[in-house]
Amino acid sequence: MSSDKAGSAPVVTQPLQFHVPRPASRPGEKPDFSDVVIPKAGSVARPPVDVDPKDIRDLAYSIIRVLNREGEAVGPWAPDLSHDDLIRGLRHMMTLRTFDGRMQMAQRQGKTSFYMQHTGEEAVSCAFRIALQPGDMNFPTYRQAGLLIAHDYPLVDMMCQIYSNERDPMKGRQLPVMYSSKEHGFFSISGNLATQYVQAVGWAMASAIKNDTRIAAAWIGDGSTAESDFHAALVFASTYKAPVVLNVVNNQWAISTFQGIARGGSGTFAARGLGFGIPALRVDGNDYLAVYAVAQWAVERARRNLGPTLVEYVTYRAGAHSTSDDPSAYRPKHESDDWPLGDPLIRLKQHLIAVGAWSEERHKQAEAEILATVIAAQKEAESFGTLHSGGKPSARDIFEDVYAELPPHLRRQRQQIGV
Ligand SMILES: Cc1ncc(C[n+]2csc(CCOP(=O)(O)OP(=O)(O)O)c2C)c(N)n1
Repeated sequence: MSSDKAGSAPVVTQPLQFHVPRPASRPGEKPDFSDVVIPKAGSVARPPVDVDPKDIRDLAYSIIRVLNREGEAVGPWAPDLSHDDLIRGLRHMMTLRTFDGRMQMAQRQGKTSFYMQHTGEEAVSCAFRIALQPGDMNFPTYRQAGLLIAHDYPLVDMMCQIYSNERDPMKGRQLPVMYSSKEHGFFSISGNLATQYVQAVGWAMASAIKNDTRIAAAWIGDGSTAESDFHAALVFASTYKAPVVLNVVNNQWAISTFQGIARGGSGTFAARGLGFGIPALRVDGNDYLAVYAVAQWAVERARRNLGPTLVEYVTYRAGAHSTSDDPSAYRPKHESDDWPLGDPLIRLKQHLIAVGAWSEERHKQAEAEILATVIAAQKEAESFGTLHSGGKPSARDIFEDVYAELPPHLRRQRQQIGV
């Protein structure tokens, strides 16, 4: 290659090379998390909520942690939660994990077509929910059912949705796990990734326009931050100082794609907020206390009209992406055992034992009670039908709610199938 104007550009002889980021390890190799730098619990400062975002840029590159190795709650972020609150939180996480186990099995038994588990990520949605107030609205992904469980949404209704049976609140129109409950502050889940992120910002803008007091919480996975709606959401949130908490759940994987593909060389997902002037925090997503404390901080900022906060939850997707996925095809089989932030249930359990509010016996007893509750809910849900047996939503429901009123062409189609 040479240039027209002699001497204006160097002569390049090397061919270009396409760059594709690679995960640290693949199946058969040793898991390697050496690039995940874990600060000591309690070591990150807690700024006031009205801090100038440019003064806390370093929080986008660190990890806020409360629970240390000994199970003690340490440092300025240790939240003001009673032992009873924490026991309730532990029970929410245990319920979600037990629910996941039963529904995963139900899928393998052919009672439903599909399921997605939360294994390892239970603290994120369960603790966040506790920081919200009635009327606030979450715009979740498919991996935040803890928002429903920690808000006492009936397990039977969740299961009826998963079974698409005659009591399915979604009337069989949606893929399993795509719940919706306005009353529980849980916006309808869409299969199209990231769409909810920008909608959450719009909802928050509307709340401010109406001089309401309610705030929104947007949710997205690491992989989905590569979608354009993520970037549009940050522009609008930043420009209009929308009362929204922008959550990014970095569980390291987007199906078979490691998080470096979506992140590129930016450093962290939290750091994405900095270019928009949005304060950004990174938190240990497997630390129930830290998640709650950071959520509370971000929620207070939004509620006090100080604008959006971006929060990156550093966690690990310990299970398969879904019942249609086999992670051993793309990552080391036991990679989750090496995840340096451990298991959120075990860490909260150890904390409660360390402070004398819990014991192995009480834990076993709670496990048994929760399993009995989940099985009872499952029996009840199955009495309304499962995928291939029992009650089903009416075929008439296919035509309802496409529009507010049934238009003539849909009426004709309904008549054609004789319902
Ligand atoms: C617009 C769009 N593209 C692709 C998909 C297919 N898809 C479903 S989940 C998923 C991975 C998302 O990963 P991430 O955002 O990291 O969330 P996670 O599943 O890890 O919780 C993909 C690519 C989709 N549903 N929508």
